[in-house]
Amino acid sequence: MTKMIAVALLLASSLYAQAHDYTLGSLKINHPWARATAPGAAAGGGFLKIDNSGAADRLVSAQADVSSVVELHTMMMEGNVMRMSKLERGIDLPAGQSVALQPGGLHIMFIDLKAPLKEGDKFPLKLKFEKAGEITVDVHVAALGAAAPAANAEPAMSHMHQH
Ligand SMILES: [Cu+2]
Repeated sequence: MTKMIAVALLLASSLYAQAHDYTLGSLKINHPWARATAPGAAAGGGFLKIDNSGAADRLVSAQADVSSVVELHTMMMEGNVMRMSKLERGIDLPAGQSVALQPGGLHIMFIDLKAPLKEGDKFPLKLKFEKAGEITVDVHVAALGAAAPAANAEPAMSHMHQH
């Protein structure tokens, strides 16, 4: 009987393994994930969403062992070309707002990967905020073509679009 319950709990927790979040002061960091990379790919992207329920803060830097360099990037259209650029000052987190790092926009760039990022793997990522301080989160690696985190499948998230 106890065994049955243990199995049920395991199943339940694996269902929730896709969506994970962290709290640091007035910041909530939702579902850090990265896209799996093809063998030989030099770089990979990391994504997450930050809800700031307090005063303005800033994501200053990110650090991980999976690559030699970790940078904060944005993507912008320049004519017909999408270009990435490094955000030297980091990413602003306005008071009371949510900021999403997602494919096609703001992202964390893992440059000069030591090994391909493999679907199903996890790795630690240290985030440094100007006011809130530091936190280490687990980044879940999703499939190569993943467009959005599984967390998007939660009905509760569907009304949280940014305008
Ligand atoms: Cu980039």
